[in-house]
Amino acid sequence: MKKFIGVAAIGTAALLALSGCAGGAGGAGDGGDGDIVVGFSQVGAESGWRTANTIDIQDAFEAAGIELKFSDAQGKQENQIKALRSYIQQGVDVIAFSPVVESGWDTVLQEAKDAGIPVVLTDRAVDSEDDTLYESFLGSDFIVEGEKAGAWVTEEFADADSVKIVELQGTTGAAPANDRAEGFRTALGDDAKFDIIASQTGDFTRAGGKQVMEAFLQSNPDIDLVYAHNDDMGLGAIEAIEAAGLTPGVDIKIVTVDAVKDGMQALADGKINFIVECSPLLGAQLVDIAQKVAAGESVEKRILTEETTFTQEQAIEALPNRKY
Ligand code: GYE
Repeated sequence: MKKFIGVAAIGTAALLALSGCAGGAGGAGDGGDGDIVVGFSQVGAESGWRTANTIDIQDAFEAAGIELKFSDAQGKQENQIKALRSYIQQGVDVIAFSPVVESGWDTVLQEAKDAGIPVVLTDRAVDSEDDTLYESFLGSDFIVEGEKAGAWVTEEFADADSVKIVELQGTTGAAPANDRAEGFRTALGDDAKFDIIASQTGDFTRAGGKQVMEAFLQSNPDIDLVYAHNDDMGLGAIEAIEAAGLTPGVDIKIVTVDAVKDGMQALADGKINFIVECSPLLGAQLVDIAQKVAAGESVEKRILTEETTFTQEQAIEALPNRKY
């Protein structure tokens, strides 16, 4: 972090001395020694994870003294494409974005490439065949997250004869929804006792999770387990389960992904049984990558976030120090 502050100070001094200076290899906003401009397009504000991610990224760029242009796509791909085109037009030095869904990015990514603006994917992947359309992808391995959730289920229900599972999926077409579904199934394997009796999107929101869970409860009287692709949908499911007169975490077990504070509190309270962590704290790494690609340095194509899992006991221990 010290290094970034140093660079930022030089950048500010250069900016004062040469105000109005534009041009340079990195794009119109590049004055040379680090005074770069980064355009970031965020998915939206659908979950606690997303809010923590936005704050962390904004704080990290501010601490580094790098100008961050920020736009919120409100969950719509068309808004993200508009934002990316606007960043291209403004000639920012680096574009970073968290793609709401995986497909449909090739055209706009090609436009950025043609304009000589490096693109960094944060948090979520695109399914483009041509990986020269972006410099790097920073984020979690969502397949591994799904596998961790599934592995816990196989242990937790080791002695059960049959396990009826309902799944609250993330946003349709989003990388974490696709991959968390896939990893979970891989971990359950072909053991016929695990039966995913219903699976539907709750769009990564608390309201969505609650609504879908209400419908699941109405048509399925004997659900054993909820697998929610994020904490928020799990928290919505808790409300639906309680409203149906059942005890979440006991009558129906719940496993989620994220480990945001509200999720961890529900885990500590015994309403959720297990959480697979997905860290939203990508800001410092994104600053580092942006500085490097703006300077024409090469970066790793895939940069993974380090993550763990939490049981109820571990949540009680971790909660006092949980920042988000
Ligand atoms: O798990 C969910 C959010 O893309 C990893 O998006 C992210 C997911 C996260 O809405 O809570």
